[in-house]
Amino acid sequence: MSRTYPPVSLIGAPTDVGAGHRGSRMGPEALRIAGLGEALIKRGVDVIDRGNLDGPRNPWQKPVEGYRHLPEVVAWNRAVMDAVSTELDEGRMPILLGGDHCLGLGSITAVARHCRTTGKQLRVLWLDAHADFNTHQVTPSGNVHGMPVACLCGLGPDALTKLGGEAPAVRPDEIRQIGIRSVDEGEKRLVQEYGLDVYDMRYIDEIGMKRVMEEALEGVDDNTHLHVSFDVDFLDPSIAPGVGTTVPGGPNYREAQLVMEMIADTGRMASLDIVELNPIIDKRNRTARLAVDLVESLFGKSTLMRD
Ligand code: HAR
Ligand code: MN
Ligand code: MN
Ligand code: MN
Repeated sequence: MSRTYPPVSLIGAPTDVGAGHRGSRMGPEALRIAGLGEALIKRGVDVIDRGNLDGPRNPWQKPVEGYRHLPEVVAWNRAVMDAVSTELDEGRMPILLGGDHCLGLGSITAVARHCRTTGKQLRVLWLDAHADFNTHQVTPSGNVHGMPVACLCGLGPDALTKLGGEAPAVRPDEIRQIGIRSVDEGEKRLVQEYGLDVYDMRYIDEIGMKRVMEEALEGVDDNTHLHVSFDVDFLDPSIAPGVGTTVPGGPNYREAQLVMEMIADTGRMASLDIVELNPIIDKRNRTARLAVDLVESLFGKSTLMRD
């Protein structure tokens, strides 16, 4: 209960260059207006809002050789990687306010590099309806927000896979995917081939969220940097309608709370992405407010005192 958290830096990345719907570029403002910063301050966290990063506008073009907006995606991810690195170097916890999920690439590349230089064990929790493991050959859309996990594992164009230097930035065994319920045909084969640890909705239905989280967090120790990449479409669309790519059958409110509370209990979360929130599709900023509510749980808010 009395856990103290490292100082936090909010980094806005207002872009939807990686997505198939426009609007997630407004995610950072929606999260601020929903009171993200104030909620963390209320939890006793030292918060600095670094404002928004700059980058190219969304040209809204068709895919070229299987990628939409690749140069723009690269530019935004570089900016995110540099900003996240700066915060980690200063001993602060970066919270990336997306923006679409292609930005998870820049964020996690920075985190992985930080772990390699500090000797930390890396664990990435990828909370999402989607596996985001497409390549330009198998993508049904060309949207790069469907590709960041593949890029992190070294699968993709050099400009993305080698963003932080050597590829791969991350090993598949450092990643746990939770809430998955939409994987494209070609993507399925790659997920299998790379041996990703996927806790899909069927598995969650069968064994329950508590056991899923125990498994996903197994091996997290005092030397672990836990990165949470929270794609808001992870949540069931009935509670979180404000995303571009809803998929029915996601975690309900209680399950989502449990996920966040069990992460908080580890005390190891050291960086966070909040992505894919699309205020254009949302209803009265409801999904942003839910995201803030869940982030409060990530920072230890609970109903009762627990030990
Ligand atoms: N798998 C589909 C594609 O590649 C949809 C991906 C949607 N991705 C996100 N992020 N919303 O998880 O186009
Ligand atoms: Mn550190
Ligand atoms: Mn995603
Ligand atoms: Mn998704």
